[in-house]
Amino acid sequence: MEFDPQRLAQARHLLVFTGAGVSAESGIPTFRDALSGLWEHFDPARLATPQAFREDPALVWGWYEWRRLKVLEAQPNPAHLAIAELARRVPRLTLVTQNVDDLHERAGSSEVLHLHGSLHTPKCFACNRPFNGQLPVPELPEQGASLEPPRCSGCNGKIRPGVVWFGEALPQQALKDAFKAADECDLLLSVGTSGLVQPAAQIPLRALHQGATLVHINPQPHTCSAPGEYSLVGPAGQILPQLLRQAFG
Ligand code: BV8
Ligand code: ZN
Repeated sequence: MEFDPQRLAQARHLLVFTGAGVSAESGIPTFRDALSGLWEHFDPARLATPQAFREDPALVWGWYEWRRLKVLEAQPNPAHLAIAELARRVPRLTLVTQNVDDLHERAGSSEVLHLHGSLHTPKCFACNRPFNGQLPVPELPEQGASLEPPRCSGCNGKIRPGVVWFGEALPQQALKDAFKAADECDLLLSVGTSGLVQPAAQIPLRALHQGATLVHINPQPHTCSAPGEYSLVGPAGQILPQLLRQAFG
């Protein structure tokens, strides 16, 4: 059964849930393929941890600064722009992202719920104070390299990326708001996520189980297990603008 784009035009409360795939067409490597060059022999799940930062702060800080540089150099793609446009078309839209880039904001989306934090809010590893300095555009050789993290002006601790590492708790308020939206929405678009990481991966399932329609948008087909679940196969940068044209003309 095909998904009827009119469902989008009739949505009362739309939840858009995004993963790294929504930024892929902006040239931002997804989490799995973010490890090239210097880091290719590292497992991201091992590098994105407090332990890795404790063991080798310069290696971890260098990796995140390389990724932040990639984001600074990138532009929002048609998928980000279509999501920002959707907020102007439906009565209510909640945007929940697993991504740590600011491309949704730069595309014009507001009130973005970041379940895994952001590359743009560094903080102190020791006292948790936000870093009040200005991060320079990192001078990194292409493949990146180790880079000593700056120091906290309050306690001289090492500054860390403002992301949620494996083993760390998600921001409570963002998670609460995301679960509430999953319980209330009548349509959820899950865009560019492999759905591997918990507890974020619960969001689409929670919506489906309360009776919302769930649509996966991904070049990888998704085996749909329930009525009300659909899989649109292709890149988000093509599928989303096409959906908007079909739904709103
Ligand atoms: C927690 C920030 C407890 C950092 C990230 C065993 C079983 C189950 C769970 C666990 C387990 N062992 C440990 C856990 C828990 C663990 C977890 O889920 N591990 C997984 C790997 C099994 N979770 C945690 O640790 C979480 N915390 O549980 O804390 C706790 C509670 C209380 C108190 C203390 C502790 C924290 C998880 C957050 C980790 N941080 N990001 C950073 O970015 O560096 S997660 C990171 O990986 C990303 O944010 C993303 O969410 C996730 C997946 O990355 P990718 O695979 O790259 O992206 P994605 O999944 O989105 O896949 C890309 C998709 O896009 C693909 O499907 C591809 O086909 C598609 N695509 C490609 N191109 C396109 C496209 N789609 C559309 N268009 C395209 N053009
Ligand atoms: Zn500090």
